[in-house]
Amino acid sequence: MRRIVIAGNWKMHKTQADSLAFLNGFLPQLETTPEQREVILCSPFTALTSLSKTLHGSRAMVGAQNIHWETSGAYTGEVSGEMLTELGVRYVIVGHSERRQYFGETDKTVNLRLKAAQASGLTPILCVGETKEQRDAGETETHVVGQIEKALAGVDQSKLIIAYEPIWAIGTGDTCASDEANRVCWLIRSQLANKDVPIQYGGSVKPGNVDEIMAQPDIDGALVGGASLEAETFARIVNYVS
Ligand code: G2H
Repeated sequence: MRRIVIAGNWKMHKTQADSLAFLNGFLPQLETTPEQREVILCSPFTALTSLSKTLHGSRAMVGAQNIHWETSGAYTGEVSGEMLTELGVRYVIVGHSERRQYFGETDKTVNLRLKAAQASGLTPILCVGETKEQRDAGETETHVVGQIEKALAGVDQSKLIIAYEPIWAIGTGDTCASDEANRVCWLIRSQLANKDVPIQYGGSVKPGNVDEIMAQPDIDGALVGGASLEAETFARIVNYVS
C-alpha cells in the first residue's frame, strides 16, 4: 500500500498570527481524517516555529518551502537543513516551478537541495512539470522524464515524495484532466527504482476536484496552493471521500 500525502503549500502567504488563526479552524477538522493520510503544512520560514509548536502531537506535520544545499556558510538569505530540523520541520518542497521560474533554480541545484534535505533527515517533495508551450509542442513526457532523471541522480528514493505540477494548471483554476495527470504520474513512477514513492498531483486542486483526482490509480496525494489557505477549504480537501 502506497502512502497518501496531502500537503498545503502556503507560498508567501500568512504571518505567524495568520498561521495560528488557520490552525484554530483547521485542527479540529482533522479528527475525522483517515489515519493513513499524511497531512503537511508548508509555511513560510517565519511561521515554522509557531506551526511546529502548535502541531506537536497533532495529525499534521510541518514543511518548509526551500533549503540550501550547504550546511552553513556565507549564503545570505539562505537556510540550511539543520536550521529547519531544529524547528521540528519534517518535509521540504524542492524545485517548485515558481523557484525555477523566478529564482534561477536549475536541475543541478534541485539535485543538490534534494541530497541536502535527505542528509539532514528531511523528506523532500520534489516538484516537476511542463509549461503550456512544452505541452502544446507534445514535449510533456520528455521534459518531465528529463527533470526526474537529473533531479534524482544519486538521490535516495526511500525518503522522497514527488509532486507532478503542470505549470499551466498552477493557480489558474485550469486543472489538468485527472486521467491526463494520472498518465504523467504513471510515467514518473515507471522511471523510479522505488515504485512506492508517493506521487502527488498539484495545480488548482480544490474541494470540487479532489475526489476525482484521488480516485486515479497512480496519484497518491495532492500539493495544494491557493485552496490550502483557508482552514475549512483545506480540511475538505484533506478529508476527501475516497
Ligand atoms: C501549484 C499549487 C501548489 P495551486 O503551485 O504547489 O498551487 O493549488 O494554487 O495551483
